[in-house]
Amino acid sequence: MVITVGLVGNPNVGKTSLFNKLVGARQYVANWPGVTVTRVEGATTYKEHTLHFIDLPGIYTLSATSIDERVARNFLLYTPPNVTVVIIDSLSPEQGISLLLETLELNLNVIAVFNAIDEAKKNGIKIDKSSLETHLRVPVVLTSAHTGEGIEQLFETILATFKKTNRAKLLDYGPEIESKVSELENCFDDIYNKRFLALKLIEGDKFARELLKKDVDVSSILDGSASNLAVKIAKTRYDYALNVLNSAMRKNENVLTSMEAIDHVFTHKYIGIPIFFALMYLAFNFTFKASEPLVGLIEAGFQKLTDVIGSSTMLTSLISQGIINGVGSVISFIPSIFALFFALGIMEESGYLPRIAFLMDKAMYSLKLTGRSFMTLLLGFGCNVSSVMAARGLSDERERVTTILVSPFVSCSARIPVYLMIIGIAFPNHKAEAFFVMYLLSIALTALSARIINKVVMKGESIPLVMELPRYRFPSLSNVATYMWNRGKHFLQKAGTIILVASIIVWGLSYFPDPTNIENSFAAMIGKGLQFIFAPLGFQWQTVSALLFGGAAKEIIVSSFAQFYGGIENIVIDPVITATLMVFILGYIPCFATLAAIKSETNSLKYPIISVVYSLFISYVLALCVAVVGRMIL
Ligand SMILES: Nc1nc2c(ncn2[C@@H]2O[C@H](COP(=O)(O)OP(=O)(O)OP(=O)(O)O)[C@@H](O)[C@H]2O)c(=O)[nH]1
Ligand SMILES: [Mg+2]
Repeated sequence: MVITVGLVGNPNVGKTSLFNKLVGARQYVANWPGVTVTRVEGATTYKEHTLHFIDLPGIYTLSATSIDERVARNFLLYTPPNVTVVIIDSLSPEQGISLLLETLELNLNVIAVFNAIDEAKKNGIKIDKSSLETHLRVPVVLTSAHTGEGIEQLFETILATFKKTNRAKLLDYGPEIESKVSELENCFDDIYNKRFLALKLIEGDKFARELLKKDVDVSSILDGSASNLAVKIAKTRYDYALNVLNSAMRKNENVLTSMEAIDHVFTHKYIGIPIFFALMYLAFNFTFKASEPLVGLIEAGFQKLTDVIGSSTMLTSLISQGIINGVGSVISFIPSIFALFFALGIMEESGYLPRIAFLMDKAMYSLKLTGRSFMTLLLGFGCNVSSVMAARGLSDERERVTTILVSPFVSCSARIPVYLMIIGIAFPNHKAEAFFVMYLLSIALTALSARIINKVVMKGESIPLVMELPRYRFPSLSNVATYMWNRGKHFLQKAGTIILVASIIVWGLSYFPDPTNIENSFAAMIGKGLQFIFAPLGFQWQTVSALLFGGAAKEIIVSSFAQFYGGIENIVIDPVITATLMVFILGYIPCFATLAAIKSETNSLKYPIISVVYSLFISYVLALCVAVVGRMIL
């Protein structure tokens, strides 16, 4: 027997954490609202039943506006699961209960889960489960996705609820609203949940209006009083939630955490941003210090292997140069990438990073973006495809497209090995500093691009930020490890696929037609043929060819360099050209995967084309500035 179970709830209440616990998945979890933007499915067996869980984006109400919210609403409306688990935050349950009351209007088989019960206990909050069940008239389970408390019971309750057929009694909104609801119910086809849609219509929802029968006019029923009634509906739900909580929950009002004092400093108007920069710098320092020994070891290992195999024949050259040197050059940076994501994972899980979104909101506002965009863009540090996808969470279409278009300027992790390689060559004693500067430049270029795009492509007004700040949480090691793994594994997958294939192609292009001299190779011919375009930047053919091949995926730049010079340690480039190259790489064309994501998310070819043309243009101009100024100084 297959039972479908939908996990719904407000943002950041732990839906994905519970999903991971229930089905043993490793979906991305983070301490800020809006992490999940698509539905994610997973199955498990419990007592001979197959339980098919669906994790959904967070919603505050079923009146969805942004794309991700619509995913959750449409799922419940059009493909209702056998059991709907509404997950509520035990520390601030008001809004969660309001949502629960709405889902009950959809006639769903509902279970109320009060999650993060571990934190509630620590804060002295007492929850009376049976009192909640009496008031809410649905089964209640208290869980902790961190400790695993209540998970077994949730499984049991799902089985028990699935078998039940009687639905909970719905809220009564008073005679005025109820009479309008009965009138409006006739305006919808029988296939829909009419009461739910009638209420939504009064609440002013566009989608309910779209589902009206053809040619019905509801304006006489929804006269001028509709907005008053909408407030009344929300208030009825909220008051009911408060009443329930008054009788079923005891809060310890005196708990004042020391985190509040620290938070005051972290989010301070003037010192907040310098503290953020200092922490980022520390994170980069940690990245290098923690990973250096392992990076050295891996490099030495690969070096030994290439020496042993040699490259006297075509086959040995393919293995030692094409595969080991080409792919190995990228793999050797993996410890640094993992270390960086470990540090960023702690910042994100603790709830610190979303606060930076707030600090940045003012600056973002002048770019006609919001702090929510900042959080979306932050995902781009892992992979630009993630931030392009996560832009679904932005309800304003103009802001969404702008965020998609500027996403490629966020320095994704594929660029990390490239920077590490170049920094290692040019600034071996100031790695963390150089890395820090690259990240600052990346942020500046993203901001500049947002400004330009808003002026030229997407005109419009900005909308204010509405984002709930998550509470500070002590990052669990397993969550940080999952975070690190989820972001870093991308590399391992790419190393075995696209980078391997590209390295072999690059090897072929550098081996033929004259294996004795790379200067006569096809790679050299291509590079030299295009060199005139990059002459003002001072790039040699090796750089030109590497940039060309790296268009598919940035790591290929490293692999190409390693092959053209017979190992990264043999590369010599002058400092001005190094700096020029780094700035050029910062912005030049999004990789294929990102372009494909831009196309699918905007549903048009126009935006990927704009993205390619604009990024080539801006990075060329900026690199040229660096080249000119650099030559003047040195
Ligand atoms: N202490 C504690 N923390 C939890 C628990 N459940 C989730 N968290 C933390 O809460 C944060 C949000 O968890 P997610 O699972 O991403 O929440 P979500 O509801 O899926 O969030 P969105 O996808 O943004 O709507 C993370 O930092 C989790 O580690 C819990 O039971 N106890
Ligand atoms: Mg989630």
